[in-house]
Amino acid sequence: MLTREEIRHFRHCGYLKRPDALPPALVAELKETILTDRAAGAEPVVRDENGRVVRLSQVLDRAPVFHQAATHPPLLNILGSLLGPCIEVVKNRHNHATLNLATGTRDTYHRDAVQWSRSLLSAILYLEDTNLENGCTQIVPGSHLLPGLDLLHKVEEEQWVAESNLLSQAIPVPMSAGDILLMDGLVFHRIGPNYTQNTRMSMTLGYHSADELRPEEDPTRIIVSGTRTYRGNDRKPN
Ligand SMILES: O=C(O)CCC(=O)C(=O)O
Repeated sequence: MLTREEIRHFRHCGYLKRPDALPPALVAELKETILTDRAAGAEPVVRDENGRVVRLSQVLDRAPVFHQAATHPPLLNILGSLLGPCIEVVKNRHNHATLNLATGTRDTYHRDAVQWSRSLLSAILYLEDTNLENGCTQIVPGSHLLPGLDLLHKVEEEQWVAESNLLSQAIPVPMSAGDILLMDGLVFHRIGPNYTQNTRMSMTLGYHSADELRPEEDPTRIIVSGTRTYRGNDRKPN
């Protein structure tokens, strides 16, 4: 469970670091599975300009260890402090494992949702130590409180963002293998560039509180804690 101060920090700054959230054995199994799928070129994958696999997509449809990580009880406890008891993991945002090789293409500052009223909580599970050399995550604290945008990526293309000098307020977030970074989906962030010859492996997942106003089952979401309870005003009285 998170402390009241950690919850406030997350809500106020838009992120929270949680050390030692994943046990070494789970981290090792995830890394081994990612490297096996990369070697096999198991689709769907994202490749860089040289054809190298830099990301495995749709990990929740791959080996059970990815689902095991997404539902790791200490992670669900942490999420419960922020999202309440009924939680869904989404399959159509994130749901990927990243190798972050040194490439010519840099990640841009982006958001993971366009508007706050249906944002999501992004969880980055680090499988290797990350630092400024190998491209730790960079975030602009507090930027989740700024207005919504009509774009996800290249947030600087929005004039007010470009004129705000905000992106130069970004801070690097070094983390260790097994740590988890929780982010409000609206916080500006990016993967840092990797200047080494090694991987910087991580897995990113998106979570929501179960949507009380959605009557139907949604195949793009998996309930990972509690139940999905419809609470719309149009429910028939008992
Ligand atoms: O891995 C990171 O540092 C950032 C991840 C991210 O932005 C993403 O997966 O969308």
